[in-house]
Amino acid sequence: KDEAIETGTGTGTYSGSVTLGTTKSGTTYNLTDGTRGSHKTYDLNQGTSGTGTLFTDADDIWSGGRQSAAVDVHYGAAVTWDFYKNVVGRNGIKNNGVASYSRAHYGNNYVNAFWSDSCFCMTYGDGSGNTHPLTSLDVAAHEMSHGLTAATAKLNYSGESGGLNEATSDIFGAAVEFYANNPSDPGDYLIGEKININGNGTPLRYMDKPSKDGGSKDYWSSTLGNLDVHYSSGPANHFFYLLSEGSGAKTINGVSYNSPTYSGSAVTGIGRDKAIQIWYKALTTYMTSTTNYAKARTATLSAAGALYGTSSAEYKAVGAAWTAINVA
Ligand code: ASN
Ligand code: ZN
Ligand code: CA
Repeated sequence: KDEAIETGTGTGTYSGSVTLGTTKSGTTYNLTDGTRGSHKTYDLNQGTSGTGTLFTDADDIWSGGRQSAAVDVHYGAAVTWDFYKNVVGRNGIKNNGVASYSRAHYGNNYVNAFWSDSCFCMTYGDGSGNTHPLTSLDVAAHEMSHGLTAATAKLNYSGESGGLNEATSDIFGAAVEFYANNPSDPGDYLIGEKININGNGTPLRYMDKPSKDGGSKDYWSSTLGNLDVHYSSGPANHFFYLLSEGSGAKTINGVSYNSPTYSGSAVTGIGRDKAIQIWYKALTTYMTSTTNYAKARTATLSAAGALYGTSSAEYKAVGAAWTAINVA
């Protein structure tokens, strides 16, 4: 039956006051984004399978109770969709205009969020104890970008390629947070700073100096591929930070960074916008399922050469940033 495209308003746990893509059928508003591939957000209501029920509302003003998490993840999917479209010219995860969907309130005290290739969907837990719901924008963009990687390079989720898969999701997680420019959740090079996953207010990951999380490596070494993919991502996250911002001390949106290099020699950044274009082109054009760190260097150099020329400052900066994480 006919559904009218609407624009609702909502208040998220982390996103604050935002607009939401909705539809109206009869007198009921649905959390179905009519302008972004009809992306739907469902309430699993602590279940762990299926889709539960589509979130609905009587007045298209979404807040409080079970809706706070729904606002965050519906907004997160929308901003990530807009980032793909407006920044890298991609029409949805598969570049075919078709949306994924989101499922909130997965399980009981579930302290994670995940992308699934089998449902082509994203799922979010409520957290437990001191850990808040896992619904922040960087988390949502991270999970949706696992779909992007699955649709493009298909980086195998183990060894060095697994680290590059994870780093790709962190890179776009951070990039989307900067793109959103939401005063309730300003852009940063931290992942999961809102969800208090460690119980002491620290973020899950740090891109300027990944070892600050206690498990990730700052630099490539021959044993990197033995680590969990959420730790072997570290050097690639560090590469992206250095390529964007350069080494040394810097404060952005009130967050202070101090990014080291393998040799101790300083590197200069080319800005986040160009670094995003280079990573996206490398991922979607040059990387494959078996790309390792050495091949990622080649892939990003190919991307920088295609975008800016092989004599460009951007091309040289890509090489210098890889050398700075010991991929020479
Ligand atoms: N949140 C985690 C991730 O996106 C889930 C997992 O370990 N697969 O990587
Ligand atoms: Zn991930
Ligand atoms: Ca963040």
